[in-house]
Formats: sequence, C-alpha cells, structure tokens
Amino acid sequence: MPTISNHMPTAELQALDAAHHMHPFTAGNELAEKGARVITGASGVTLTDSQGNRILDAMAGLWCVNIGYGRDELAEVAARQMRELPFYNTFFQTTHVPAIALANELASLAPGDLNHVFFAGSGSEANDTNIRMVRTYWALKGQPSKSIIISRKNGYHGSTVGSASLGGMSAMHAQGGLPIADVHHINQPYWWAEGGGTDPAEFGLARARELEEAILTLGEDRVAAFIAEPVQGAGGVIIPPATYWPEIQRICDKYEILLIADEVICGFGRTGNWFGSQTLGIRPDIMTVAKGLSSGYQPIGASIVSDTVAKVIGSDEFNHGYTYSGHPVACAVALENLRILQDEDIIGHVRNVAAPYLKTAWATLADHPLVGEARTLGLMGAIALTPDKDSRAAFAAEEGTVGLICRERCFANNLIMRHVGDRMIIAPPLVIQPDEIDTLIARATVALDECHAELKKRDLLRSAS
Ligand code: PXG
Repeated sequence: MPTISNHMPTAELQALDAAHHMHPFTAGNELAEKGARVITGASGVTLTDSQGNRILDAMAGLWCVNIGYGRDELAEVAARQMRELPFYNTFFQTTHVPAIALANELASLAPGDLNHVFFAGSGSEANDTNIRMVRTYWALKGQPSKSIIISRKNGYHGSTVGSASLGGMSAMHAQGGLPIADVHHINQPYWWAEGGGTDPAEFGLARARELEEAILTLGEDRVAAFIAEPVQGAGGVIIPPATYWPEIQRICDKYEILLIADEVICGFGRTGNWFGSQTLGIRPDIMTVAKGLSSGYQPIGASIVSDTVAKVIGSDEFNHGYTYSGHPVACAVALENLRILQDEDIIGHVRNVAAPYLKTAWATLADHPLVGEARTLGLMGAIALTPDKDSRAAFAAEEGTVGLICRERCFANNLIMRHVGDRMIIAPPLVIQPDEIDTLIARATVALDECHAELKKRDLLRSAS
C-alpha cells in the first residue's frame, strides 16, 4: 500500500483526493478542478492546512469540537479502550462498561425524566431511531394511526432518508425521492426575513400556532410527534422570538403530541447550558444528541428518552439497532469528553465569559454596511447580509452568491465562517477565549470589507425586486 502523508505536496494530495474521494454536499467535478483544502492538524481553536496557514475555526469542525482540538486525554482513553475491548455489540442481551457508564451519565445530565439512552452512530441515525420509536410508541398504546411527524421548513435533522425527510431542506427533498410518508412541514420562526412588518413576539406566536393548525387539520388521531431544533443551526442560526417555544410547549401538552428536541447542535454547552432545551424552556419527551457528545473525536449519537416513552417501548421487542449502537470506544471517548466539560466548567465559561463577550463584539458587526442583522445565542451567531438594511432586502443575485463570496474572503483571511444562503454563521469551540474572539471579529470585519468591495466591483450590490 503506498504511503500518503502530510508531507506530500498539496497538489498531489488534491489530485489523489479528486481521483477517489466523493465529498458530502459538494459538486464533485467542480471541486476536482479547484482542489480541496487539505487540513493537516489542529490545536485549541486553530487549524493548520497543508500550506502552513493557521486558520481560526469559528465552526468547531462542523458544530462539534466543543472542547477544542488536541486533547490528548481523549486519545489516551480511546487507545486504552481499544486494547481492552475494541468492540462488542449491545444486541442479544449483552452490554459493556463504556455503554453502561455513558448511559448513566447522560441520564444524570439530561433534564426532567429523560433517563434512558438508545445509542446510534450519528445524529441522522438517532433521528431515524426517533421516527421508528415515536410511531412504535403510539402503535403499542393502541393508536397506530398516530404516525405523522410534524417538523419545519428549513430545519435540519440529518441526511439519511428518514432524517432528511424530517428536515425541511428543499434541495435535499429534490434528490432521491424524499420525503417519506407521514411527515408534515410547517413554517420556521425566522422573523428577520419572514416577519415583514409584524412585531417579533406576535410573529413567534403566529408561527407556533401553525403547529396547532396542522394538528387540527391533520387530525389529533393522526399526529405522533413534533420535532425541532431549539435554535436552527444548519438553517442559518435562526434564533426564535421568545414567545415561540412556550407556545409550542403549550400546544404539545394540550394535544399530547410527543416533543422531540433535536439537540445535535445545541447540546453539550453551545447555548450556555447543558442543553438548548434548558436555555429555551423546552420539556422534551426525547432529545437527539450527537456532535458535542464526543466533541467530534468519535462518531456517536443517541436518543435520550423519557421514563414514559421508554416504558412503553420496553413492553415489546423494538426491532431496531445499529452494529455500532453503544460502540465501546466511542462511548469511552464521549465519557471522557463529558468529564472534561464538567471538571473544567467549560459550560460556565460559555455562560459567564465567552458568550457575553461574543454577544457584545458580534453586535458591532451590525454597523457594517452589508449587515442587516447580527445576533448570537450562547456561542452560536449569525449575520444576515443585505444590500439594503432598512427594507431587509435580499440580493438580486441568486441566493448564496454573496454568501459564497464572503466565505471565500473569510478563508483568505484565515477564518472559517460558514454561509447559509446569504447568512454568515459561526459556532466556535466552547473553549474560545476573549482574545481569540477579538481575532475572529477583526478577520470577519476585513472579510466583510473585502466582500463589500468585490460586490461593488461586480455590480452585485443590488436588491431583488
Ligand atoms: N440534527 C441536527 C440539528 C444537525 O445539525 C444532524 C441532526 C445530523 O447529524 P449527523 O451526525 O448525522 O450529521 C445534524 C447535523 C452544516 C451541517 O453544513 C450541519 C450538520 C451536518 C452537516 C453539515 O451546517 N448537522
């Protein structure tokens, strides 16, 4: 087998990548021509690429490296676990210590009576578990017609057939025959772009009441559950008006609809509490977790389930599971990650230091001529780019054109900030320090200035009519 290493020239690595590696959410032929950026190492909040650039990773990998890069403790735990028991399954009435310990720890951290854990390999898999679990729950209770799951347009719940059906991404539904049956999407609580002249509080209530309208239209006897992210992540860090979640909770309680909080991004400290549900006052029956559960050091996800749901599901055989449900190495690494989050009070750092500092610093971006909205919640933030702040207009150019230009300018200034359409978003590692936030804001400002200059040059500073 030929050795492919960090020491090879970038162009050679890019050519080998283009020849054999298919990338997610990518136009492969175009990337093959351009060449992918090769990341070679990382420490703290900083990535290194094959050309020696040091890049501030304001996306924590992909919303996941909560404790930051380069924590040897996790590598040591993984190596120890691989030597002791690299794999055993949790089917057929067997278990092992890492799965026992992690399930116990999650039960103690999760709010309310969320005391039972079904492991998966990713957030997508965990949401597929949830689809089967909530439908099975109602079937076992003698109400098999309750099979519809309500979710939201522009929500993201994963990329498998089931989880992408729950998601409300139209570009995903357009490929591969999605969505599956009995999924219904309502509108998102995105006031800045969709609220028009309404007051945010009224808009939040109106969007939440779409859930009630959907339940009444579809029939209470048909609806199994509602799933949503406490704060939409991949949809563009859309922070709902304060009125939204209490109304959603009221409706779920009134009609006894199971509430699934997808905490894949919001979980494990991102919003300044262990879970986004605690920050936003949500009482879910099931939480989906992944990403920050292991800080991305191992692939693992889970559904954390209430006593009531677990009891019903446990009353019969639940014909569901993955080879890697409760993988011992992933569980051991996740457990060590949770220990570090607790011992170093990283969530306290988010709540008391990093998030307030970011909030103030991020708000200054609103003064930039391109920025229509600049908001954060915990350590997630977004700016909306617009050619006209007053009317909150969209650009005349196809949506995402300007966002992509801005992302390129961020890259060029050694900053990773993602674009969703023409929104720019961040979710840095939770260990980020105030001086690193200063660097983030300084690079973002230069990138915005350069983006503005390029838009002028290319005559793209025009509003959609
Ligand atoms: N739920 C939520 C809320 C997510 O954000 C998933 C489920 C699926 O998890 P897995 O582990 O199967 O990917 C996610 C994943 C992006 C981006 O571009 C976001 C995600 C994944 C890939 C890209 O923002 N979130």
